[in-house]
Amino acid sequence: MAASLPRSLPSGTVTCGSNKYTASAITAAINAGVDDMNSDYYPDNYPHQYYDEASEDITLYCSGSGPWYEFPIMPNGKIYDSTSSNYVSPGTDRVIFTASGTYCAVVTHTGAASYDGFVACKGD
Ligand code: 2AM
Repeated sequence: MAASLPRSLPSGTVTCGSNKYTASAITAAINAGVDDMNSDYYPDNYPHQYYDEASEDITLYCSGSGPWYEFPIMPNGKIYDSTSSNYVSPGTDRVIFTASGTYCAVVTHTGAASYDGFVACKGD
């Protein structure tokens, strides 16, 4: 883990498995997650806290020791919103950010060593 604050958004496309995300898609997902937290709205328990796990070998270029939060980032410009009456799978990819919306990383379950693990997305 490394700390340098604040981390700027990626300048190019971020690739998670076969999904690609632009900086504006990342910003939209962070804003949706922060809005949900500010509204006390936690569809299917997202956002929730993201922990820096040594085994996941992800460099979090964020401030200090967190807390950091994860929220699904969805392909094709979709914004994640799951309710009991409208379940939406969170998919494989997550954006990580601080409560104030500072970007930390984009990570994915695709290609992780374990089913619940994460790896960093390329170019994040
Ligand atoms: P998820 O919350 O995005 O689905 C059970 O092991 C859950 O832990 C998984 O569903 C998984 O991701 C989540 N998980 C895996 N690594 C994590 C981490 N570093 N911090 C927080 N949750 C993590």
